[in-house]
Amino acid sequence: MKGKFSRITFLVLSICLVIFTSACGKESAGTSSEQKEKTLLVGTDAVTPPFVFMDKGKIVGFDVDLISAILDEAGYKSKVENVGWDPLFTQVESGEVDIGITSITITDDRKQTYDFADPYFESKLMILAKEGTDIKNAMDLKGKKVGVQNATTGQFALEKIVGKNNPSIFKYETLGVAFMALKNGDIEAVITDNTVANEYVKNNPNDKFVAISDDVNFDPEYYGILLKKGSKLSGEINQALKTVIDNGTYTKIYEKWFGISPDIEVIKS
Ligand code: LYS
Repeated sequence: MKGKFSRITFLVLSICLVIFTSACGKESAGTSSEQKEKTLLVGTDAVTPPFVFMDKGKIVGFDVDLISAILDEAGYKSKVENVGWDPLFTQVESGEVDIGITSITITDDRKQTYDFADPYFESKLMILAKEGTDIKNAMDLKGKKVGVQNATTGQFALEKIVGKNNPSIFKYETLGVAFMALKNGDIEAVITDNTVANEYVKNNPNDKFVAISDDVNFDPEYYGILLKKGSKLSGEINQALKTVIDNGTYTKIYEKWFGISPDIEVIKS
């Protein structure tokens, strides 16, 4: 009886050993199979439709579809988490999240601390105000209470016009709160990205907001995928971004969210 038990134990152990060794062999055989297993954590700020926002408890939008397509192309699984605007920067810097995407403008200042993948979207700031406003351009914002999402290019542009630390600048943690303040009459305008401004006006006709452009004071901006300084992912992401642009996936995602075809050349140049 004892001998039979030992033989069975030996057999079971041998089978386990064979399975274990072959599994190890497979993993070390190629980086691509290892990579497929790896899940990258994507951090975002889900408050800016149509780029990233919450819909029935899910994080959706152009940026979400684009990053999923890019990481899929690069051979990674991905998990998107809504971490918020300010924490996103600290979490990319500390490596808590691998990637940040949420209509983030590539700026020289941010490039000091972070890396960006290649541009994927052209944008420009716009002013949102109530119908009947006397604001015609950014210069008219002087002396008015103006809201921005904290630490965004809208804030930086406004600071150039009215000066840093000017009490007329109202900084909000999320854009939704800034829009609410405009609606309530606490502030007279909001500066935000054109696509976001136009989307808000379209979706909220009862608020009676108008979106005002200013090609003199607002320069073109380009969105980029935010990475930790020195991240090894940038090469793979740029390659995958190029592929999804060239194979038409980018166009499909763009048409889904914006209802028009993209001008690919603006992000290629
Ligand atoms: N594109 C602007 C910036 O990078 C606004 C981003 C807002 C993201 N929730 O500053």
